Amino acid sequence: MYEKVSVIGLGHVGLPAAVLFASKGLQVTGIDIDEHKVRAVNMSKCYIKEPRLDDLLREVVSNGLLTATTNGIDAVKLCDAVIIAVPTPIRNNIIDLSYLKSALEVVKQGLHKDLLIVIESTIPPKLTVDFIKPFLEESGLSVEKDFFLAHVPERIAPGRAIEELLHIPRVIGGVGPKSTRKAVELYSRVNPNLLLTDATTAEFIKLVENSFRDLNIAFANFLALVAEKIGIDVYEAIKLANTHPRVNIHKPGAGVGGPCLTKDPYMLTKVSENIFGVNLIFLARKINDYMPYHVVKIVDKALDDVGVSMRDAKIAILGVSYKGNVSDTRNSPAKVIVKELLRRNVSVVVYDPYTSESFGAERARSLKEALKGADVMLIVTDHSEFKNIDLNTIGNIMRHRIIVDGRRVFEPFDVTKKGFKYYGIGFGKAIKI
Ligand code: SAJ
Repeated sequence: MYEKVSVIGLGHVGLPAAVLFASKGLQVTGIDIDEHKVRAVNMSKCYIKEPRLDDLLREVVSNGLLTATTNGIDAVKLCDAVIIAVPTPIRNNIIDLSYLKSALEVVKQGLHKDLLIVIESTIPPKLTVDFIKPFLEESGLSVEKDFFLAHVPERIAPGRAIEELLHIPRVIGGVGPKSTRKAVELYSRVNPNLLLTDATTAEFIKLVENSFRDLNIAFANFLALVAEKIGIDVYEAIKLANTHPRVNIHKPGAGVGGPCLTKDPYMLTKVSENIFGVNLIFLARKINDYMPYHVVKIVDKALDDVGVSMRDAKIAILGVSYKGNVSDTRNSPAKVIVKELLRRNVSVVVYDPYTSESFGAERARSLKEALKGADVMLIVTDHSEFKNIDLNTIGNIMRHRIIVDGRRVFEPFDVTKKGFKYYGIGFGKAIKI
């Protein structure tokens, strides 16, 4: 029975995992190279916004079940399982495995008999068997005999971490049957819903899931561009198509952001080939990366329709985080949109109730401040509270009543009834007001 667990990497994935294992009674040591994070955890300060996480963190630190340290080697020496949850970013199409390698170096130095090592970080297929296993065996200990190694990909979406750690089925892929069994023993402490496979399949599944989502969204965005051309509403079309029992098209929008969908599909390209001269994954990424630029084009057209030049316009951007109801701004489409608008010398004010990030634009502290004198209300993120904007009041403080809706927060005909001009991704219908 596992009692002492270390978690290397106290970020969006590692911190919720560490807290949850501790909340189930395991003695957890969080390891991070960032002293600020270590200090924060030890003082029960939660630096990641996740429902329930701060309460649970306070509870497990105060009852002594979670501590944090920068001294990873000693912690690994004393524990019976170690989970690695460090970032594996991609830069210029090259996977940066340096954080993972540093973490593995720590594990190798603390490696001892019967230790279970779990990789939660997203990694390219075969890395566990081809690199991690031989690297750890340089210690003189053998996997499946002296120690155990498994890949258990993280599957949590920011904003739902605790709930999903508890309830989403976990894929458990050991490098051998003993490793799989050991990892099952550990993860069954937090989640009864475990799916058993081998390490390479587990690595592959993780990339498949995020690539599927990215491809599906790219298809929706492609349909949006077609809909604009042929003068129909893509949201209406997708809604109706999805009534077919075997069709499930995702939502088109202002772009795909976040740390995962913008990166993981590229890892799949490392082991895939072009088919008929096309790489499906790259094509999908290109379409999704194009969407923020398309939003800027729509803004340009909307301003042109009322005879205002970009240079003289004030645009109020609502939403900076990469998706609705979270504060995370990593790879947010808003960054590209702000940059492109500023490059055109437009006056840009952003408002986001979840984050103070503004990507270099002026930041408003309230919706009213953002929209005062604005020519365009540009919705980039679908935070729930934007749905409740009182358009009658807001319309009176804007210079022009124009909405460019990048996430279909509003129903076009509802807002046009209130005297607004409506533009949106995939909205090809002309509305007269
Ligand atoms: N988006 C769309 N249309 C949609 C859905 C999302 O444009 O229909 C956009 C969002 O606005 C956002 C981006 O895609 O900018 C990504 O959002 P998301 O909710 O699809 O995904 P993440 O990055 O928050 O989390 C994903 C999840 N993967 C899947 O749903 C397959 C999560 O379960 C993973 O754990 C996470 O990636 C990860 O860490 O890999």
